[in-house]
Amino acid sequence: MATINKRFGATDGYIRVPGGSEIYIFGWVDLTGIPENEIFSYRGKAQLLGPLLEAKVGDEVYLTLTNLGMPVRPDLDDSHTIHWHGFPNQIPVWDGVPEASISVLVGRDFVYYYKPLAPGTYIYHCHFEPVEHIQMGMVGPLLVRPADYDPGNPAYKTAYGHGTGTEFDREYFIFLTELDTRAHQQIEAVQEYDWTDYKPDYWLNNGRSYPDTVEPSGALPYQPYSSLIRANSGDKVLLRFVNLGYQQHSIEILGVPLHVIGQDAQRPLGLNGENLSYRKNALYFAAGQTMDAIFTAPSAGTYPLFNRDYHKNVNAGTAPGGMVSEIQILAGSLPPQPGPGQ
Ligand SMILES: [Cu+2]
Repeated sequence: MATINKRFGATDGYIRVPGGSEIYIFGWVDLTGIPENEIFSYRGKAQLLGPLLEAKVGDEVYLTLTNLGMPVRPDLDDSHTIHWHGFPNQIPVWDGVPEASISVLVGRDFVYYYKPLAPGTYIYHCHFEPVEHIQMGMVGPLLVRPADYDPGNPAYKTAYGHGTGTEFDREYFIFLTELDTRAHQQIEAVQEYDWTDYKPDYWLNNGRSYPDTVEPSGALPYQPYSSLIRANSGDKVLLRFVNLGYQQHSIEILGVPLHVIGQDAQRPLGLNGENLSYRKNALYFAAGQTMDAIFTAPSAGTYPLFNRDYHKNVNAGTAPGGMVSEIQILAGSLPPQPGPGQ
């Protein structure tokens, strides 16, 4: 068991959508290990998605949230919080729901404490004015490893623990959100937006729209995560799906069936503990859900990953775009994966 110390800043910034436009966002920036006198230089450098938070069952996680303020909207003195979505039995003071506890003012720090109880794929997001702050980009990926996780031992490199049939060779996040650029432009221009008018024109996979989705991880300065999936033929590939958009989504990999081994950080089990994992071609996700699915990499080639609602595979009306990504299967030349999504 380890002690994990992290520090995230909350601020604003800009991302890029295909075609060159810059879109105003709120979001997170990783301040872990940054000297105190350099914190200020991270204002306006929010990224989409937020930094990956990774822990093991039994670890003690101390996560400091620093509210850096919004340099583009200095009039907007909103507080922020961190809500670990799906954390079982979190006590209110660290649950991030501002009405039930506290929120972090501009210029202030607050330390959240977590001791993960259950492995699986989770999400964190700001819970302050969440309809606005989540759409504006205050979301991030979070994964909890089983207590016996051992990346060096194939029988213990699992999503849900030794003996659960969840062994994998490589793992990737597929984090689904949408972007209503009119809302972002209104908020940048100090205007009210009526959220009942919500109508996204970009659909994002790991904070990017195709073809940016298949660019390498470092290619876009404030959208650090590629969703290009690479594996050797025969590898077991774990996909950690998250839907933190406001719409329902359905994702399919053409010709590659998916083995669903977890939903909302729970294995699908019967009343008597029977393994109810199942195989399916197209997976459906409601808003706020996560799902873990494993596929066995087929023969070498490129396989498309796409949204079954074809109008979401576009960028502001132009196809192809949106949630599309690619699965590139190689014959066996790919070295072991250094970390999730890499
Ligand atoms: Cu916020």
